[in-house]
Amino acid sequence: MKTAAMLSFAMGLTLGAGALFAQEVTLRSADIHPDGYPTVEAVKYMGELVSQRTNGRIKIEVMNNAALGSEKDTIEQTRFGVIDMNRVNSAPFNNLVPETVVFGLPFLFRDVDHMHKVVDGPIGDEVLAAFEPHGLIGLAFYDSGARSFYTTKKPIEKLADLKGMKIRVQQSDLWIAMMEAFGANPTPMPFGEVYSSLETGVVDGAENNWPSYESSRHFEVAKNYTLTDHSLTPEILVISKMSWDKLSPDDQKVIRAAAKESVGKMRELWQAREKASEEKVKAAGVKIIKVNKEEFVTAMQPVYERFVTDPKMKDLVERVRAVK
Ligand code: BDP
Repeated sequence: MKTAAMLSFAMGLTLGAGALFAQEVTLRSADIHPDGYPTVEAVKYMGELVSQRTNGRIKIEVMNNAALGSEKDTIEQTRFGVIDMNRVNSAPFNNLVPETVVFGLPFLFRDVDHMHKVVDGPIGDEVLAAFEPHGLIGLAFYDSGARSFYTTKKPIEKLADLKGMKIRVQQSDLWIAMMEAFGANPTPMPFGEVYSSLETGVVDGAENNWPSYESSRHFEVAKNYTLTDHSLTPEILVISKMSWDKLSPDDQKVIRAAAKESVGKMRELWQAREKASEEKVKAAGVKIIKVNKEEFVTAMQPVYERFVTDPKMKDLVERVRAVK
């Protein structure tokens, strides 16, 4: 009797655990960008793959347009399991996960192809793995093109033009240091505040890639775009470790694979959007300025001296450079 009772108790536990794993889950994923933006569409695509592969048991709902808050706030909420997933630029992760600094370093990547090879390879996996002690699981890197400056009044035609200009930056010590090294006066603030800050003169300019410059409509108030291409820092998709730990190992595999597969989709969407955005802002009369990049590159020496100091970071930078 005793044994039978124990057996049925044990069976109940197993069935209970099975039922728990088979539960329907909707993972809420944050993004500050609107519908149609490549990052938003890539996570939706990942959600379709996950839903197909789990017979509709696991769904991903993208909460876009900063519905859940600014990137810095949503990162905290994701760490504490209030938000399940998050697609954020690497910059707001810099202070929390120091390994992410390497991908933001100015002029480190030779070109997009080099960046792809690095993030797709072992260095990319190493940086994704560095999230775990901070309550997050790194899933994938998405393209973010090259970032360049844009200004409201005075166009930047040479390095000296940046002297004393108030430039909005993402909330990251690396990015603040970068702006200081360019000679500018860095003003960190969330993306959602940039339009009005440009409009009212709180800042003289900002910097971003073509699609963000266009979709945020910053080009309406800052009409000088200077092609410095100073950073190719990628976007990062993460899931909360608290949400992750509730998934079965099989479901975790499905999530990881779908995230990786969404990268190819994202790259296709990104290339098309970069061109479309560039054309749109040009048609709106934006002045595009080319510069001699050399002096901008040289000015970044103090950033490397400050951020690439410990042996681990030095090694990481060397390995990135060695990727052919
Ligand atoms: C865009 C990124 C977005 C950042 C934004 C910014 O896609 O994640 O929030 O830049 O500058 O390119 O804050």
